Amino acid sequence: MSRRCNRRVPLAVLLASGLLLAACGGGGGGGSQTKTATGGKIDVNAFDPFRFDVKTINASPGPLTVTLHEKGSTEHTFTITSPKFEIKVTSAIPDATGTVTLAAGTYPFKCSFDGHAAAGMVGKIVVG
Ligand SMILES: [Cu+2]
Repeated sequence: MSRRCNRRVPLAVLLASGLLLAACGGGGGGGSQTKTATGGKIDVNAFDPFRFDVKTINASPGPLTVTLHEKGSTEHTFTITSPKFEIKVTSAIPDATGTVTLAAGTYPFKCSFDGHAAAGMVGKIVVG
C-alpha cells in the first residue's frame, strides 16, 4: 500500500512540472501568437523585457474591451494611435482596462514607452 502511494507522488510531481515547463515554453517564444477576443473582451499580458504575449488579436467590429496585465516590473502601455486609445500598467497598478470601438480593419498597437516598441512590443488588431 505504502509503495503504491510512494510511486504515485513522484509521477504527479513530474506531470505538474512538465505542465509548468510547457506553459513557460509556450509563453517564452512569444513571436507570432494570435488571440481572439471573446464577448468583445481580450486580455493582454506585458512581460519584461519588453514583450506582449500576443502579436495578433482577432476581434469583431464594435466595442473591444482590452485588459492589460503587468507581468514584470516595468511600466507598459497598450496604445492604438488611431482611434486614440491607451491604457497603462505599472508595478503598483498591475491591471488596466479600457474599451475602444473599432470598425472593420487592421489597427497596429504598441507600447508607447521609449524603446519598447522597437524591442518588440508591437502587434495588430484585425477586426472583421
Ligand atoms: Cu512597454
